[in-house]
Amino acid sequence: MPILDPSSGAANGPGSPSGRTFAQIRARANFGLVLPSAAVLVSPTLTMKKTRAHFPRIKTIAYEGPKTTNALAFRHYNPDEVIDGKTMAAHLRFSIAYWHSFRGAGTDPFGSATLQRPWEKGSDPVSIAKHRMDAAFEFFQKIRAPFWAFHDRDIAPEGRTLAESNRNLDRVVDHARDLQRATGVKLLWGTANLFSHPRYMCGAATNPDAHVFAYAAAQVKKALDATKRLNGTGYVFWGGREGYETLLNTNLKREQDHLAAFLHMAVDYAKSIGFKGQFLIEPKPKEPTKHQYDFDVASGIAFLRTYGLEKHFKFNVETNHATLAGHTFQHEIEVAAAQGMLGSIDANSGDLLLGWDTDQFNTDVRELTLAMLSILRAGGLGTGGFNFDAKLRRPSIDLEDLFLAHIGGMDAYACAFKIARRILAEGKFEEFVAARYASFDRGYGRTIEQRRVGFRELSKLALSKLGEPRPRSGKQEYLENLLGSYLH
Ligand code: XUL
Ligand code: CO
Repeated sequence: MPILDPSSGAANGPGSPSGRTFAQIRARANFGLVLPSAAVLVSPTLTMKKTRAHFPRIKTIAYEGPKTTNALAFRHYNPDEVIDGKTMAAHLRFSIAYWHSFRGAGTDPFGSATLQRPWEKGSDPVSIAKHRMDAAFEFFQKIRAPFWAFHDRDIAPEGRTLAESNRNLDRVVDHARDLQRATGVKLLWGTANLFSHPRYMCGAATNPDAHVFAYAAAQVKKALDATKRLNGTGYVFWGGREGYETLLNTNLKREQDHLAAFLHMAVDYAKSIGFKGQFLIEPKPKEPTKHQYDFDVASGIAFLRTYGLEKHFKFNVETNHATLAGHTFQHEIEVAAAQGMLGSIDANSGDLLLGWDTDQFNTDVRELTLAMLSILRAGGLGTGGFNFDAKLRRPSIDLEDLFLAHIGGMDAYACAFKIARRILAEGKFEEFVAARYASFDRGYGRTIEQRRVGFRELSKLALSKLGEPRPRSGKQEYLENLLGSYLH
């Protein structure tokens, strides 16, 4: 039942916090609370007419602190709070994924759309696209996300020809530019959808047909133009169809060479148009393709280095992709950070009982605290951000569910951010780890790190002086308890 629907308030919501009905919570939440003063700017096409607001019953989400019982308020994410000279909004750089939040309709392989959105109307596909975009920008502002991210085909309809698709994109990108100017919301990154259309069923850059390669190149060229026009801070390559279903029909080496050629062309083109945004590879081991070449961060690094691309790319690490590859989220962040290649995060989570990319909003503060520790130790995400590549569950059909989902995700990240900062400020883990490796800071340990000794010298040392090493506890349980002391 919708929190905002008074007629539904009589029954006890099964999920209602602290046993209260949502209507009771709403009544309480609306009593005596100061709503944010910042008025939501609306699209130029809306000409500020309230009646045409797409979420008329939801105000800009306010920070009300951990004690609030208002489900439509932030408990930890206080965008305006200044920490170390920067607002939380600027630290966390949250971004909304257009494809899930404004193109996802609740379909799954067994059923059709469940989400009926009131803004899905207009005289033709481009005007529907613009109308939808007005709703999206109203949402970005009300949820207080400073960024958004898109695929070309999310925002503008595919035409009958490539030229028509390009024209459609131009018209919608113009509209996006106006909305960005009017609202101050910025583009985190753009990308091209090289996986939905049947032409890409056997890959885009790795398709055995050069015709498809050329078509994909044309599409990415246009998507780069659009991203540049919207001042995107980055551009993402996610190769959902870049891989194989069976080696019986595949020349793996040739496909990898082609993928590298494609990425080199993208680098050259970006340079030629003066696009300065960060290029990002988003690894994923499988789904939709059985085996994807950008399996995980480690194989991505090997690929980029093999083909001389490592200077031009960083990684967009996605939580659910990490777990599909058999890794933790923190592991993938740490591997990228170790090479100075951590770029951005697709923030979501998977269901470990299911074997596919469920793209859920992540509310696991422990997992996010570990991730935040690695991100903060690496110096942050720079021009990247936390993009909610996450979708509502199929039965979550109320408009407010879109807000509740993002509030949960943003609060969990904000909470993790604060805990991780406290952990780092106290430095207990750093101290422990530094002590664990201290034997490499001096004596022969130091000469090993400096590569000034070899097997001969070390063998002589072990035989003459060192003798048998004394085992030392890894203290995992102590460290887990220490982590727990920050969490609860
Ligand atoms: C798919 C996925 C994509 C990329 C962008 O699993 O994560 O949405 O983030 O193409
Ligand atoms: Co993603």
